[in-house]
Amino acid sequence: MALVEVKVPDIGDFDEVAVIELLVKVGDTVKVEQSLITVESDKASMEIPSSTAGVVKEIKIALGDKVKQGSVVVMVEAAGAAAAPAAEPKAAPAPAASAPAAPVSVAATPVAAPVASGPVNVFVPDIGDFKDVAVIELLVKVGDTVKVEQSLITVESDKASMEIPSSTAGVVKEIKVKLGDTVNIGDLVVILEGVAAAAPAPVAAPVAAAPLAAAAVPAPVAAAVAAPAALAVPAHAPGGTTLGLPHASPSVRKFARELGVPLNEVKGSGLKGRITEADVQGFTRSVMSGAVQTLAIAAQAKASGSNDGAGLGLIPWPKVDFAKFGPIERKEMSRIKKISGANLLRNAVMIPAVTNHDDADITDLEAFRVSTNKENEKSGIKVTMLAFLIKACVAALKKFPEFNSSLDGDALIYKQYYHIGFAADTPNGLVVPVIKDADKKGIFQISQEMGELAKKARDGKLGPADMSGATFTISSLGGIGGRYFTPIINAPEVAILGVCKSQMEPVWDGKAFQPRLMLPLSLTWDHRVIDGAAAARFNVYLGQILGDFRRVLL
Ligand code: CAO
Repeated sequence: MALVEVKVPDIGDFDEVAVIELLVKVGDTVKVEQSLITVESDKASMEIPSSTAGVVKEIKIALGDKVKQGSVVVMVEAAGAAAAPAAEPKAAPAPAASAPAAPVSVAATPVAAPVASGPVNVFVPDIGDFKDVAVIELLVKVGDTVKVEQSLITVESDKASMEIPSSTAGVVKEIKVKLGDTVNIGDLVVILEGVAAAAPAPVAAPVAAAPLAAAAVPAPVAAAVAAPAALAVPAHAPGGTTLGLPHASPSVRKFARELGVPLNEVKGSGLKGRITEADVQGFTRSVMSGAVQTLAIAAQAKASGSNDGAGLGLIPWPKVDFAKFGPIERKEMSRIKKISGANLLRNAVMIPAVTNHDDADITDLEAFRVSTNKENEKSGIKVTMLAFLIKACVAALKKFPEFNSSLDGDALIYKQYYHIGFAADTPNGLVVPVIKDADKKGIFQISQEMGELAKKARDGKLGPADMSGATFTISSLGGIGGRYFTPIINAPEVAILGVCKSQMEPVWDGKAFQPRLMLPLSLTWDHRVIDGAAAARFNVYLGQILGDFRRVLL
């Protein structure tokens, strides 16, 4: 039996499109027209079907690859007579009734900026051989401002679904279709009223019908005048050959992917169980509130024990009637303590954290700090060691960028900004305000902002913006005491620096013990991202900077 290359057919002006889904695997038996992969441009997604029946022997592309016409998708061992591959993927414009998901490119008439000035009717454009298709989603409502190319409705045939875009920008005055209606080319969809009078009111006339490809080859052909290429493209064929892909439109699937929502776990509330954007949002809300777990989270919880710890394989938390042993008073924990407690527990349990301890010689820096404060007494800004630590950490983060990163699945996000959180002790509990863009600020500005944020924290007036976006955190107990401790990483950050009170210590200089002011540092790091050697280097470098602050300039 012959091995046949199945290639990306003529997909019109979809050039260099990304592979976003693999719908088959090696060993699968595929039929002619069965979808093999999904590709996506910035405008739409489409499925690439097989031109040959047989067994998939090799998959020649990977998720994320860019493909174009002629790229080999899979090698198929062709099955008997049905094996004959489509002679040439660039299909002849012969409508194929069996097309599973034949995308059509349509464009509205206007070439000039199409903005409605008076009432403008938007019609169903040429949607190829999609006849009497059902409206299954209304994507806009009266009063919405829509842009050119914005999808207005989703329609669905028994083979595929597609979104009908607007050919004109404007405000929706009237919607002329309702869920369940069947529509055809030329049917009125909405009436728009203009937001500006930039161009003569265009009529969304169907242009350049893109012929469907023979042998079920999707062939969206760009209309000659498709200035704003209004594309109506297939989603997936419900109940068709897409191997159980969730039943949702391309935009909903893209939305779900962006949020990391497993679409196959979302229950669709639309017609025929179709998943809508609202379903994805509702699912996300349920997961965030803890009402629902994704299968992945549930599996993780099962592997490591359940969320409340009861499944960790540990003996139950002791229940003691304390009153039996003496007088007691019960007080509810503060809101901040409850919230931070839940976060701390998750971070402590889920992050394989290790702490390196070290000391920095800050004798000269402390002398400089004291003299600086003396010189600037009148300014009212007091510089504490923490401001220097923030600046020193920024320098170390720049040298060791993985400390300024976050895990995103199997990838690392390297942040090119330096927002430093600092733990602040308040009467209601621990909060972490953030100094934004600390790399761009001087010691005085950092000190001043820290003072303001610490006051807001104590007064309970920090807003979410004050506490978000940190890339690294410092927890300083220097004003209180202690030697070393193991701070808990503030996820999704990957490291945190704990600082304790500096004290004079005898330090051997090779000839004699010298009295030096030593600052205890405790760096906790996520071992999934950082290695022990890198952590030791980070601490050594931090110590070098604090020992001679001029190094920050290097
Ligand atoms: N070594 C020795 N002295 C130190 C020091 C250090 N590492 N850090 C600060 N100090 C001194 C300051 O110089 C100041 O001395 P003076 O009063 O003589 O001027 C004094 O300690 C108090 O400093 P501070 O705490 O007011 O200022 P700060 O900038 O160091 O810290 C803030 C500000 C908001 C971080 C701090 O007040 C705070 O809340 N720390 C607690 C953080 C915390 O709870 N961490 C634990 C988190 S894990 O549960």
